[in-house]
Amino acid sequence: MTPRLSMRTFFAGLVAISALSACGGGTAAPAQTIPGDAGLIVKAVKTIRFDASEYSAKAGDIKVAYSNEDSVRHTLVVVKDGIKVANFKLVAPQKGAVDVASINLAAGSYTLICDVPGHQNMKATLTVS
Ligand SMILES: [Cu+2]
Repeated sequence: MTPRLSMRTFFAGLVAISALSACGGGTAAPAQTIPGDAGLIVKAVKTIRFDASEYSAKAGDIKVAYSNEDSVRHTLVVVKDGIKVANFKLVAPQKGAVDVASINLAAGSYTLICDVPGHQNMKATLTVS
């Protein structure tokens, strides 16, 4: 390897690094997107709300995607008969965040909530059939 070639490689590396940091913005987590095979998509939207008051999904393993389009942190918890469904909680800490996980639900009526204090407004019905 000649010195000239290695200098050129070094410079190309610098350009790549500065291009990356230019769009990084600092604290943003790696970009996540809503998977195409999601069985339930819920969005947290402006003024501390879900994007709908009623959702539906197919019984069994449901891939749930939770997208935050609001400016504060939101969670998504599934409640059945007043009790939170164990081992499932999606967290979308900031605008643009998407959290995805699967949950197994039998047919029935559930409630979706955000359990961040002060977010009692965030309540919706999930009908699984
Ligand atoms: Cu919330």
